[in-house]
Amino acid sequence: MLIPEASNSAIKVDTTFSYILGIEVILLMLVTSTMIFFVIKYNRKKKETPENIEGSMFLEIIWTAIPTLLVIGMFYLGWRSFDIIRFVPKEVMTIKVTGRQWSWLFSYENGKQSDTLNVPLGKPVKMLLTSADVLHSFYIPAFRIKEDCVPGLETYLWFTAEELGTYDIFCTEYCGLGHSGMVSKVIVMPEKEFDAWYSAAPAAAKVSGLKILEEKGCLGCHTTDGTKKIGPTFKGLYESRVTVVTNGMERVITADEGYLKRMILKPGVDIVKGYPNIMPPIPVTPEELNAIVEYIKTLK
Ligand SMILES: [Cu+2]
Repeated sequence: MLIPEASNSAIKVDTTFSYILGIEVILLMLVTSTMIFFVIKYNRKKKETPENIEGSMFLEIIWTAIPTLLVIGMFYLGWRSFDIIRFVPKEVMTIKVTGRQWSWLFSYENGKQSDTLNVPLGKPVKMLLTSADVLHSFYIPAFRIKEDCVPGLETYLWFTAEELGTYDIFCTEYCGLGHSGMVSKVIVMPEKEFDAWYSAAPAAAKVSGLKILEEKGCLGCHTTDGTKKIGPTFKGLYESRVTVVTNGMERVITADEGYLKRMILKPGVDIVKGYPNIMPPIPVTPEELNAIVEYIKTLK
């Protein structure tokens, strides 16, 4: 397999997929080769006239029974792999997943939050999925699981990670300009390592600007290294001269502390020239706001 089978459901899903694909390939070859054979055999130049077959109990039974068995097989395998994905065991760790334009937020039972999904090896994990804005879809290819994130609704998924490693998380529902950048990672760790990570003091205890930018999903659109993304970079932003559009009028202002705070709380007021007006207001506490601004100040 090109993508590792790193969860309990992966092999079941792959078996179903291979079975259906295998039958399709065999049928395609049968139909195509029969067609080519007839085209040659009954070519008009050969003047051969085809004969009608009138009633054959044997053929009727064969072409009813074989497809029926194949389709029952598809149903059985499909139902078994669906069942394992939908039936959540009783003893699970629950992680809340929030999709938003354009990042993922993972909230754990003890209040810890992160922008990457950290899970222990061999333990069932249940994910409660929702969206803060538009439709997203949470997808871990290596685990063969995918579920929509719908605003105002809670959907779920569960899995047991069976291989250590780091795997991709994608959004598979087109959700706007930054959709392709809505990626994250799931990190599967040995249980002890996970416990250490899990019980380490939550990030909120020491307010770090960078951590907040990560958690609030800001880095989905902005960078700290000078690269342009959907929004302007934070590097060198503080005290620089910025051309903004305010009420349709262009003006040049200095990106001081007040400007930075305004941009986080009311992003639609002064839109940086050349960028789309798509940033939502970011809910932050006054401490978080200060921490972010202090951090941006350091990005010279
Ligand atoms: Cu999305």
